[in-house]
Amino acid sequence: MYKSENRMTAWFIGIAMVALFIGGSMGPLQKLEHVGINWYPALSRLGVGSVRISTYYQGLTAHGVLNALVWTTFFIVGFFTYAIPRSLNKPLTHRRVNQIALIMMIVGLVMAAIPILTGLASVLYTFYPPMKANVFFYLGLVLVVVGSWVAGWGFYLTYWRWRKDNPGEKTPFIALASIITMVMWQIATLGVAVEILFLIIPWVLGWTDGTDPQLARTFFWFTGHPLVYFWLLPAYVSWYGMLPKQAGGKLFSEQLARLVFWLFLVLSIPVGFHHQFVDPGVPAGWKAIHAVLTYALFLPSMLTAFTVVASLEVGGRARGGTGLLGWIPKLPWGNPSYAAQNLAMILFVFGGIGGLTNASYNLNLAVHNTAWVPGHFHLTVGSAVTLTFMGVAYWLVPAISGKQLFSRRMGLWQAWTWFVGMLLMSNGLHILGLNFGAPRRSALGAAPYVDPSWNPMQIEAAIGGIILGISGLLFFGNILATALSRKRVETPVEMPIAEPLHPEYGTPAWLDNWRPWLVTTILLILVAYGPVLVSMISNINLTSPGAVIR
Ligand code: HAS
Repeated sequence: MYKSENRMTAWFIGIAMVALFIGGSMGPLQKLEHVGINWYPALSRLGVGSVRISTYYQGLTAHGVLNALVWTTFFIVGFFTYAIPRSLNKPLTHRRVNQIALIMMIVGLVMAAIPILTGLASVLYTFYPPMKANVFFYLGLVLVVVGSWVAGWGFYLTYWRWRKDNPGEKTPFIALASIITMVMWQIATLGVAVEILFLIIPWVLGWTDGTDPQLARTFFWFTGHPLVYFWLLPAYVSWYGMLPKQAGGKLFSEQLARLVFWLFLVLSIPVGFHHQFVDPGVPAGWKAIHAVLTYALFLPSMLTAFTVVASLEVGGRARGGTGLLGWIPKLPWGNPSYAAQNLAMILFVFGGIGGLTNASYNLNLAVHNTAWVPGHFHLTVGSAVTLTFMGVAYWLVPAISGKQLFSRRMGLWQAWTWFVGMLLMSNGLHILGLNFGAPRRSALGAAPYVDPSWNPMQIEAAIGGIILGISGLLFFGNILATALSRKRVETPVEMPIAEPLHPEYGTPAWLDNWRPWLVTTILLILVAYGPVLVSMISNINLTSPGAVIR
C-alpha cells in the first residue's frame, strides 16, 4: 500500500545519513585542531582535483551545512513522508508532488555542496554577509528549502483529501503535529528566502555594489530560530506519538500534546532577536519583546517534559515498575531505539537550561559568540534531535527495508557512547565559553591568545569529540550492515502509534482548528517584526562590499 512512500523515505533518509557521515566526520578534526593537532593539510591531500577540504573554516562550513541543514531537513521530510500517510491511514494523494520535492532537494544539495567542497563557500552554515560565497551555494540552499515546501504541499493535499473524506473526525495526532511543523517551517523560511533572493544574490552577482549585513542578519534569524524548532518538533512527534508505545505505555494527555504543537506554531518565529542581542542596529525595546516571547516559548517545552515523562511512567508501571522511581529501570533500556531517544531527552534537559541562559539579555552578553553556544546546540540539535533521529532510524530502517537491525548491542553502544561523548564535549565547551570567554568558530590551534588554563577543558572536549566520532561510526556501520544484510524481519515492522491514556476525554474542537492559530501566528509576527523591519528597510544601507574567505 505504501510502496512509493517507502521508496521516497529511503531516499530522503539515505541522503540524510550520508550527509551526517561526511559532515559529522569533520567534528573530531575540529576538536583536534583546537588542541593543536591540525589534520587539514593531510586531509587536503586526499582530494581529487579542486574537490578537497583544506582548511578549518571550509571543514566547519561542511560540518554545519551538512549536519544542521541537510541531515535534519532530509531526515525530517523523509520521516514525515513515512509517518503522515500511516497516521492518516491514507497513501499520499499526489505522489508526483512529493517526488518532485525529492528531486529538487537533491539538485539543490549538489548545487550547494560543490562550492563548499571546492572551497568557494567557506561562509559557515549561517552565511552572514559580508562573507561572500559562490552564487550556486545560495541557489542550492534555496532549492533545498523550496523542495521542502513542495514536500509540504504534497502533505497538505493528502491531508485536505483526508478531511474531505472524514468530515467531523479529529485529525490523528501524528499527522496533525507533523503538518503543523511543516506549516511553521514554510512561514519561517520566508525570512531567509527574502534574504537570499533580494539581498544576497543580487550582491553576489554584482547587480548591487554592496549589501546590508544588519538587515540580512535580521531576515536570517527570522528563519534561524524557528529552524531550531523545525529540527526539534519531529523529535517531539516521536517522543509524544511513538515512544510511549515503544515503552509499553500510553500518551498521558493528547490534549496537552496538541496544545504544545499549536504553541510552537505561534511562538517559534517572533523570537529571532535573541540571536541578535549584541547587534547594534536592533533597538533595545525590540530585543526585550523577543526576550519575553522566548521565555513564553519555554512553556511548551516544560509541558513536553511533564507529558512525555508522565507517558513513560505509565509505560514503566505497566511493565511492573513500582515506587517513586522504580518504573525507570523497567523501561525498555535494552531496545536501542528506545534507549537512544530517552538518552536524547536527558541531554535535552541540560541543553534547555543553557538555552534559557542564552535567552537572558545580560547573561547572553557573557556567552554570546563563545564556545558556550556550540556547547548548547550540541545538546539540542546534536543530541535531543540527532540522537532521537538515530533512535527512530533503528525501527524505521528495518520498517522500510524489511531487514532486521544488524546488531541491537551495537545500537546500544552507539546510544551510550553518544551520551557520554556529548556530556564530555558539551561540558568542556560550556566551561570554555563561560569561564574563559573562549571564542566559538575559531581555529584555536593557531590562535596566539589561547591560555594554558584552557587546556583541561579543551582536552575534555576533544576526548568527547573523538568518542562521538566512534559513536557515529557505530551508527553508520549498523545501518549499512542492516541495509546490506539478508536477514529479513519475521513480521513486518509497523510504525509505533501511542494511544491516548484517556480517549474518553476527547479533543476540544479548538485543538483541531487551524484558523485561530494561524491568525494569531501571523498577528504576532507582524507585531514583533513589522515595525522594526519597516524601519530597517526604509533605512537600508547597501554599502558593505563583501569579503571572500578561503
Ligand atoms: Fe538555542 C543559540 C535560546 C532550544 C539550537 N540554539 C542556538 C544555536 C543553535 C541552537 C544551533 O536565547 C546557535 C545558532 C548560531 O549558530 O548562532 N534555545 C534557546 C532557548 C531554547 C533553545 C530558550 N536551541 C534550542 C533547540 C535547538 C537549539 C531545541 C535545536 C534543536 N539558543 C537560544 C539563544 C541562542 C541560541 C538565546 C543565541 C545564543 C547566542 O548568543 O548566539 C529553549 O527552547 C529550550 C527549552 C527546553 C527545555 C528542556 C525541556 C526538556 C525536555 C526533556 C524532558 C525529559 C526528561 C528526561 C526530564 C527547557 C522536554 C526523563 C528521563 C527519564 C529517565 C524518564
